[in-house]
Amino acid sequence: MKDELLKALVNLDEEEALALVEKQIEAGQTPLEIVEICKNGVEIVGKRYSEGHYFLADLIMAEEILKGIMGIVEPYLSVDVPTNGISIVFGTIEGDIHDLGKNIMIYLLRSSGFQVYDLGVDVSPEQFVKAVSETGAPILGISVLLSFCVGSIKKVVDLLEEAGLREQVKVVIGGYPVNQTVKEYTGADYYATDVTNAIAICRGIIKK
Ligand code: B12
Repeated sequence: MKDELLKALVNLDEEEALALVEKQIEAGQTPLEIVEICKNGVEIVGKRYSEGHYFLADLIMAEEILKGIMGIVEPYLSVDVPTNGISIVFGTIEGDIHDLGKNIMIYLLRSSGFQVYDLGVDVSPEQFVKAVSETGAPILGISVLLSFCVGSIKKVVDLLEEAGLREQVKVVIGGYPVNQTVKEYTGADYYATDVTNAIAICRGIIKK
């Protein structure tokens, strides 16, 4: 069934994809596993787009399908957990309006007890620094999907340094272009490209 869902996503077959997700949930597949299949599926859509086989309208369709899927899985993600008292500032970096991954991350963090301040998309480095200063949050999560926006994350880290806030906050980044090299270039503390790792990192930070 996993492969079928991947195929339906890649073929942008909304009806089939939503029906398969319903079936998978009924069969006991976890929402996290479904989210990861979706991520892999839209990655292939993105690849087809960059190769010129798919067009912008297809990316928009992929977004539509993902939103439908999230609508189905979200109730299964939500668990009433007590807050762990740890706050996280989260947003998508300046110039970038991709927010599906960010929203999934925020949903999962909230379900894990974190108090998340969602700054939205296209967030300037100055806005990130202001939010860290005002909230005193020990974790800053930045999402980036566009490679040419990576430089603005470096600016966030530099501005945190200038404002004397760098020691009090761990910067965690994630999204399509993120890897070890990007982590080092931007000066971020951690990176993650999948939900399981991302939550583990945030939990690890508060234990330290
Ligand atoms: C859907 C989509 C869109 C939708 C976005 C809808 C929305 N509301 O977000 C629309 C159609 C609007 C769009 C627009 C564009 N897009 Co687009 N888009 C995609 C696509 C197909 C899927 C992205 C997605 O939602 N993935 C699903 C989520 C769940 O995965 P995710 O975001 O990676 O998040 C996961 C992890 O990365 C992680 N995570 C995410 N953030 C964070 C943060 C932290 C702190 C942590 C720890 C973890 C974490 O957790 C998530 C769950 O696992 C990607 C392809 C791809 N390979 O990603 C292209 C892609 C990102 N887009 C691309 C491009 C070029 C564009 C446009 C410039 C196209 C255009 N010509 O206009 C515009 C840019 C608009 C802008 N200014 O931002 C390129 C970027 C290429 C590059 N190297 O920079 C991609 C890679 C496609 C491609 N291969 O060419 N896009």
